[in-house]
Parts: sequence; structure tokens; C-alpha cells
Amino acid sequence: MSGSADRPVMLVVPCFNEAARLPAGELAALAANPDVGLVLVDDGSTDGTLDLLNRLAKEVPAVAVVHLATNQGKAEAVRRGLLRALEGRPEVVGFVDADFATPAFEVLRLAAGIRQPGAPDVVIGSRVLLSGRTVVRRPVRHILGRIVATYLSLTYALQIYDTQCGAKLFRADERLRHALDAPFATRWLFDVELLMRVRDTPGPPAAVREEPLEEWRDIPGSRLAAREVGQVLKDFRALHLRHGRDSA
Ligand SMILES: Nc1nc2c(ncn2[C@@H]2O[C@H](COP(=O)(O)OP(=O)(O)O)[C@@H](O)[C@H]2O)c(=O)[nH]1
Ligand SMILES: [Mg+2]
Repeated sequence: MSGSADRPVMLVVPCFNEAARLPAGELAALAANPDVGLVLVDDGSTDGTLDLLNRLAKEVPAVAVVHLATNQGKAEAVRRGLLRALEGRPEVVGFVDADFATPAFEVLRLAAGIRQPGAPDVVIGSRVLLSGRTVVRRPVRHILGRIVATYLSLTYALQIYDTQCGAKLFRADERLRHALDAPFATRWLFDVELLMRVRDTPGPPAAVREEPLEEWRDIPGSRLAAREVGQVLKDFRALHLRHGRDSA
């Protein structure tokens, strides 16, 4: 780990072979906010991502880098980044995909929402194609994504329209620390596993607010390759084994 980024809002960006795709402008837009720090996690990349992240951390004080020597997958990359982010005792932590399909201004809006008095404990972005908003998804991904999100929400009684949007923010409290103690059983459906862990931690119920995004764009170059389909199926099974008892 390098750099010292600690700020009230700490955002984790998992990066696996992102050297050609990482949008410097979006990172700069986030890091320009004096309340925001970034934890960029290199997930065992083989394409020069680590050098790029280290250069950024040298140039921008609000950027820290976590280096995972071997590829662990997005779930573990995010978990390790969040654990690093929590070390500085921020108010809020969150994560966002390296392609910034959720643009920086939207991430900042979600962060502002969770810092208001009486705000919820968790704020998540939601890709709802409402009139007047820009939500651009390829039809096949849109349909498959809707099926997966609807299934997960109903099966685990989450009442969340879009469980899989890449932008999620959390109040940095003990409940979240506890939820991040152990590695996730899932590799791709970890968002749902994390939300269930937060929900199932003893104490007052966590308030979750889903925020429809003004703008979200599917960015080409998804790192979720077709060969990961088998892993996604394994994730469904892992969720079922651990949380089947919660089924509605
Ligand atoms: N595919 C993949 N992505 C990873 C991994 N580790 C971290 N990531 C990051 O997880 C995010 C996945 O987003 P993306 O590839 O756009 O997937 P999408 O959800 O299909 O659009 C990116 O920021 C990746 O760099 C990994 O092992 N595999
Ligand atoms: Mg993407």
C-alpha cells in the first residue's frame, strides 16, 4: 500500500488490467473534492495498471494504492480496499467501477446524500431508465441484468430494484467493519452478499436508500468475461447456501 489519502469520504476503485481504460479525468474530478480520498486497488494486473496507479498516487495526495500481488477478483479487491479506507476512520466509504460507468458527479451526489443529517446508512446507485435520464445499457446486458437483480432482490427480501449497480456507499461504522471481516463467498454477486451482511448484523436495522442515477453508461471493455458465467452460477449457489434461510 502506498500514499496517504485519508479524507471523510473514501472511495475504492478496484482495478484489474485497467491501464488502457482508466479515465484520468473522472479520477481527477473525484480527487479534486477536498472531502474525497481514493483507494485504487490493483488486483494483480499484468498490464502496467500498478505503475499507472502509483504515478497517480505520487501526483495526487488524495490517492492511495493497494497492491494485491495476485488476481483475487473484484469482491476481494473491493473488500481489501474498503478495509484500507476504514483505517483512516472516514465518515463514509464506497466503491465504484474503474470504467466510471457511474460518472464522478453522480458518485459525489450519492456521497453528499449519505452525509446529510438523518441520512441512511447505505446509499446505492440505481440504473432506472426514467424519462429525461441517461441510462445506456446494451439490450442483452440490460435484460440479463434485470433478471438477475429482480431474482436476487425477491429471493433475499432486499427490496432493491438494482442490486448490481457498481456504485455503493456506506456509513463507515462498526456494522460495516463487521460485515467486511471475512472474505466474501461470492466473486461477482458480492454486492448482494455485502448488503445482506450489513442487514443481518445485530443492532438497529440499517437504512438503505436506492438513488436513481441521472446518468449511467455501459462502457465497452467490461472485465466480466463470458468465461465468468460459471463463476456467477457458483455465486448463486454460494448465496443460497449461506442465506437460503432468508428466502421470502
Ligand atoms: N473482471 C474482473 N474485474 C475486476 C477484477 N478485479 C477487479 N476488477 C474490477 O472490477 C470492475 C468491474 O467492472 P467492469 O469490468 O466494467 O464490469 P461490468 O460490471 O461488466 O461493466 C472494474 O473496475 C475491474 O477493473 C477481476 O479479477 N476481474
Ligand atoms: Mg463496466
